[in-house]
Amino acid sequence: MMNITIDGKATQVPAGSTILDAAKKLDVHIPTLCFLQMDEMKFNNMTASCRICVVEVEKRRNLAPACATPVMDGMVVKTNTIRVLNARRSVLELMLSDHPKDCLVCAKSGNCELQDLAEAFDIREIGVSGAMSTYRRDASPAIIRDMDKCILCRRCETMCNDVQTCGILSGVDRGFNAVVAPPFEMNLEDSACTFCGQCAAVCPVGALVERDHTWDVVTALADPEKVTVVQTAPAVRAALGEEFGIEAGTSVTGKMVAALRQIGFDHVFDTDFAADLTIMEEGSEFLDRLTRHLDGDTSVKLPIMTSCCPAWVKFFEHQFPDLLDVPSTAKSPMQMFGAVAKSYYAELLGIPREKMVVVSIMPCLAKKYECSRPEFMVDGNPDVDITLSTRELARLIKLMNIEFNALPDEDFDAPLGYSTGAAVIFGVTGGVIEAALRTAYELHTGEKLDKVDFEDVRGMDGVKSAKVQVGSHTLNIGVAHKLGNARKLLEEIREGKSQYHAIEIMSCPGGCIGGGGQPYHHGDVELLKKRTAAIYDEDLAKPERKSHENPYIVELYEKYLGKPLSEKAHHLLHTHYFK
Ligand code: HC1
Ligand code: SF4
Repeated sequence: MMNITIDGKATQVPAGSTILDAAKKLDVHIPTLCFLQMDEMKFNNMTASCRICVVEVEKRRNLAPACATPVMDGMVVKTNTIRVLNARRSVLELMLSDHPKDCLVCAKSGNCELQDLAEAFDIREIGVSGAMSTYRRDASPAIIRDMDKCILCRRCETMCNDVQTCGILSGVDRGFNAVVAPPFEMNLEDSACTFCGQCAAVCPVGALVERDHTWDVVTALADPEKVTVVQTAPAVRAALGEEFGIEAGTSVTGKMVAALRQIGFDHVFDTDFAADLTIMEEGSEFLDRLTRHLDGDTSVKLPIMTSCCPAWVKFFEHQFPDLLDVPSTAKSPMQMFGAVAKSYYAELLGIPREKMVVVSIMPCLAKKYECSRPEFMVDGNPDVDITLSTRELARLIKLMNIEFNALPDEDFDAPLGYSTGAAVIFGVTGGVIEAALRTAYELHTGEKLDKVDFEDVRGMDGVKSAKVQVGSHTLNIGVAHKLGNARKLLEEIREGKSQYHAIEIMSCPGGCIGGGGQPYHHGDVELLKKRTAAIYDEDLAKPERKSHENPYIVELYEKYLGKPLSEKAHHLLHTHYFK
């Protein structure tokens, strides 16, 4: 152990710890900007490029960056001397001298770490002036890149290259011309970007932000000719409250429903309904492939992989075009919902699909891109018209002058708002496969599953494995979150070494609860764990916890779809992939 004293407080830390680690242990606040720690996930951005965290170390001539300086035994550190404070202010002034001053209209205003530091360091004017960098703005369907605002912290590169292994963003050029860009400075949309949004989730400033669609929703709501239908993703309810100061890990489902009704949506439904539907289709597809495989059909592909995460779909389309027949053909719950809403439900209402506007509230930025894919349209009319992120929904609630915290709990509308506990756990890593197992077990064996909790597929490990007994078969189940882990499992499949029968993939840390459209997670794994707990609590509290027990799903099959994998189900609920 190493002894260290910071601002007069003494502690011991293990060898290899940084001054910042020791300061955290002592509750001494040292400001950071480029630093990003996802220790539990083994990914850290420790470029020490911003120098905001500099401290004075006794007997050393230069100030040291706390995030990247290892503790030496007997070290004495001061974090608040005039020399330290002046250095930090100078660093900030230099950054601000080459940063647009349009905070009033910046999408990150109020959530910007640079803005917070300028406020904390009492910067009221910028004493340095000079040239400003100007770059082309890059607007994709999901993410806006505005490199004029980039401070070169490199957090986005860590997420894109180390965590997601997508290799889209990297620093090019030197000095004043240095910029973080996709290959050949092409637009994100033309690159192999998955739109996972994890770069935007950790960007400290407004350089990478979601494409905002709030005003499209306001306009649709004001159109008396339109029937507005809203669906909410499983993970939104576990994080939306954070935008209103409610403690992290509090599920706000009832308040969210009440808010959506007050905003003026005609029908307040739940993506969870379609998650139950997904289990019926994907689970049946799995059982069909498994049975044929066991019967000796060598043309059948196993493992099957889940297909509900649009960034994951784009990842395998770009990176593994030779394996397009491995993932399930089931559409994502969001797209299944849109297809059912604009067929079955529009017919129940007696209106043409063009009269209906389907809005989805998602924790994800890739969903904005997914709903714009041409295969999810009928004669140019999309199944899902507009996707808002959790953050945009929070803004819309505030815009509509709704006092969220005082709202009573309300229930979703029937029929497309009813769901089981199996559906809500889609929002966390391992949840989709757990939901599938609950149904596949009962449908395959005809026996009741007494213990519905499959603990082995839960938790924050990047790759999880479980053996599950279903009748006389032992199924090998794999789960991965974050695309770097998905890549490993796909490479095993490509090499013919995969041990799995079924694999769940989610692109974001912790699953959708850590999505790029959620309140900013800043790589905080403890925060993700709280959101996860809220999801499992909601599962426990549901009257039904298996998708095939959802009475409105049963009714949908009886009245409209026939049975899982029927021709009509295939037409509405399944898709195909593109090289
Ligand atoms: Fe997800 Fe899904 S769980 S992809 O993570 O399968 O976004 O929450 O809505 O579609 O249901 C996201 C979440 C979401 C879909 C479902
Ligand atoms: Fe990389 Fe994801 Fe950002 Fe695209 S959205 S640049 S894949 S981190």
